[in-house]
Amino acid sequence: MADLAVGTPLDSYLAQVMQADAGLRDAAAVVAAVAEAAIEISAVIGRGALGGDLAATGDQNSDGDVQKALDVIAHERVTAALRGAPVATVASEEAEGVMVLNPSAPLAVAIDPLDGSSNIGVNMAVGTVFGIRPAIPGDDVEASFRTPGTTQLAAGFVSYGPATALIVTFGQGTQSFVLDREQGQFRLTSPAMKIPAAAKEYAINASNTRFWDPPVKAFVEDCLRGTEGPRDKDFNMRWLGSMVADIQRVLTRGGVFLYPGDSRKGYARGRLRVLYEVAPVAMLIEQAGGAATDGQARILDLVATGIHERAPLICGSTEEVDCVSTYYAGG
Ligand code: P6P
Repeated sequence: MADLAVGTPLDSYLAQVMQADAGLRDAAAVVAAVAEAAIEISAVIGRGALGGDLAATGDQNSDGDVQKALDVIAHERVTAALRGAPVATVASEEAEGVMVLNPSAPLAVAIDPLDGSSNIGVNMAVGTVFGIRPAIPGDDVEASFRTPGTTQLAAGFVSYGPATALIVTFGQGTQSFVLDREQGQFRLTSPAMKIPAAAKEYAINASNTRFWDPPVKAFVEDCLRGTEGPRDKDFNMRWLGSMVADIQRVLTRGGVFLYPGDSRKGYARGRLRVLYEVAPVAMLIEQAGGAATDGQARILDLVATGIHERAPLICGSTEEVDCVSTYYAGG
């Protein structure tokens, strides 16, 4: 695609996406709507840091997390923006069931309005995650979401960190943008993010070691043994407790992110949700030259039977993701 100069405004980039592939016109319109909502959410988070919107609502979301006012505000801002876009149905972490917006519209959107909101109180990056699929018309409003991640036309997230960044893919590589607050628009920072095949950094919540599947335990133990063990290289570890922040690091400098299933009650398939966390991330990672599995199967081939279904996520540098799979295969 021409004119992929750093600094290209998001709306110019989206116009080129639409021009290059009319089939992506509606998906580009949805990304534009999410980006507009994200600019509002970024401002609300800034004000929320002043304490105004951090109060808990006392309600719980589908994850059992206590909803914070910011979770609800982000959900409302995003769904309001999607009402003006070609979106038939929305599956949101903050809503129990599928929401019907424009029944005859061509797209279905899975959204985590504010992933990691418990981090806001300590000024840690949080994010808005989205996956866009073709809508399947009819009375079964969940039908569009019972399709594999390979049907996603586009996916991405906004990370609200030191900068507000948009990481997006339309299946033509993974692009990154940063919000230029003076201009009030996202501008291109990378036309094609590339994950190095090899890595020396892994991300996992090590406090769960005693609960992990044995292959994950063995993989991490061998990473810890460094040059004295079979991996024959030393590793660094990171765990930010915010998926978008960890994934943005992996997309930027490589590494492997693991949220595996474990033996805790309710964690057999891990913590992260297929539709609005795992599948969008998997598309971004694969489009940047990385890999994403549940330890054995390719994430993008998974079909969620329920809109809040979970899946283990092991993703990032291909050599590391493949290495984890060898441990699962008993290698
Ligand atoms: P744990 C945040 O709540 C989240 O959904 C992801 O953003 C993050 O990677 C994960 O949970 C952290 O989970 O069990 O380490 O607190």
